[in-house]
Amino acid sequence: MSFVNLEIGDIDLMKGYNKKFFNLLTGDSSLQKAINMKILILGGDGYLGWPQALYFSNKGHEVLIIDSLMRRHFDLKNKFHSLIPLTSLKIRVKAWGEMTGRKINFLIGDTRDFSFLSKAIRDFQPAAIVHFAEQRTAPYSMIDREHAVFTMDNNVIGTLNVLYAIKDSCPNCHLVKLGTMGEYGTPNIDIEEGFIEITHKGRRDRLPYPKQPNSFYHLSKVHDSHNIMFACRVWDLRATDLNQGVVYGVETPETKIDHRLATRFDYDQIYGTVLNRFCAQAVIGFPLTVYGQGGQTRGYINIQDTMNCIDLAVMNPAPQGEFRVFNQFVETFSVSHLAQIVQRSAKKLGLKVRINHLNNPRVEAENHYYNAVNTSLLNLGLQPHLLEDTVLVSIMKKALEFSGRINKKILEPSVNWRKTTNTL
Ligand code: NAD
Ligand code: USQ
Repeated sequence: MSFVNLEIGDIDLMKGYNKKFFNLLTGDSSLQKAINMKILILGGDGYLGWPQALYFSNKGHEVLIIDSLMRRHFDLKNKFHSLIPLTSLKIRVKAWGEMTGRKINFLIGDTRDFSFLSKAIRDFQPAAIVHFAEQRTAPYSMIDREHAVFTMDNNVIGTLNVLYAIKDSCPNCHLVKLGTMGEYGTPNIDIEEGFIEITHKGRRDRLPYPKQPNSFYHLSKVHDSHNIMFACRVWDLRATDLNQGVVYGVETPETKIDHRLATRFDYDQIYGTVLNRFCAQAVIGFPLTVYGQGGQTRGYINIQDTMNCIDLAVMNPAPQGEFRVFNQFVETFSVSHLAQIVQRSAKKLGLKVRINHLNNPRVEAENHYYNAVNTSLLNLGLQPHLLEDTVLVSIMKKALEFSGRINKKILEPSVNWRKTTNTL
């Protein structure tokens, strides 16, 4: 198989790897070899990309990060910040080297810069590209026309460039692309993993599952999915589209090694995802901001499971020519239910938490059916971490540690879906 470089290594590196895949590569599991792959992490300075880079590096893979730093620029421009202080990417990789003896290389650049991107991919020849490098929030994409256009340009053109670079320079490489459960919206039928069997006027077909996203950001992911599926069909590329649910948690075993390795803790109205936001709100006595009735139900996943899911996708690559879709979440909750769980867990820290129902700034169903399939990753061996009180307590403890940094002004939602111009 041309997409991996096998090297003799420490058997410990094999822990957690899929045995079937190992046998496929070596033809003999008794050979006790480790797999060292070249993995390119696009968006490797972000909330998920950074811990994923550490995760793969820790397993002995050769990791290269590419990041435009657009996320850090947004914070600087708008006076937003991660609750946990962040070091620069340069200091992060240096600290990782000091603490573990492992090397991560990085390049600062934009996926929309095709000559930069294609040279990087041609030179590195990755076995897998894990693509996190997008503008990733719904509220950002709904601020105004300019932000909607940036989201489409950054995400759709960036991903198109990735596809062209793979086709031209590294056609056997496996693209693992971060999509979102929000591509499907909230249909009144079960959500399948990417495709649905349909019988229409007596004829049967397996077709892409209908997409009804709730923001221009989520729409950009739909456009990506279509482009990737098309590229796999016409150019025989291989790709896994991971339709991930809302992520929570702020630490992984690798980020905990040293404070300089911390990842982001976004709690603001643009980048903060709901559960991390609720934890930050809880520790300063800010009433939890449930939008509307709170019946909005989504799939959720612990950041540690994100790492494991991506590992499973990388180590069990899609066959050449296949566009594969996995739904990447482990549990579903309504927003009101989450608020109640946070309220209950906060009591363990002696915190009294109030819940506030705000007028919903978004246009979304607030009471709806939601039942999504997520069996593919479980079948590959995912062992989910569930949302237990201990998990919430640990996120809240982290928030308490830095509670003096919480800026209430950036907690309140100010982006209204019904308006075409919003100010932060
Ligand atoms: P993030 O904003 O923290 O990280 C994204 C990183 O990509 C940032 O460091 C940013 O600077 C970089 N980037 C953005 N556009 C780029 C470009 N054109 N070229 C190079 N680098 C670029 O976001 P995250 O939370 O780590 O999310 C990563 C991916 O996972 C995104 O694609 C997102 O849509 C997806 N996802 C995230 C969640 C979640 O809850 N965080 C859930 C589902 C899916
Ligand atoms: N919500 C509240 N109060 C808040 C924040 C959010 O009630 O203070 C509600 C929202 O209205 C929504 C739900 O909580 O109904 C989830 O909102 P979110 O901001 O946590 O998540 P979302 O906008 O969907 O986006 C996040 C990530 C995105 C990822 C997506 C996965 O920012 O990158 O794609 O989760 S999913 O939701 O499955 O599409």
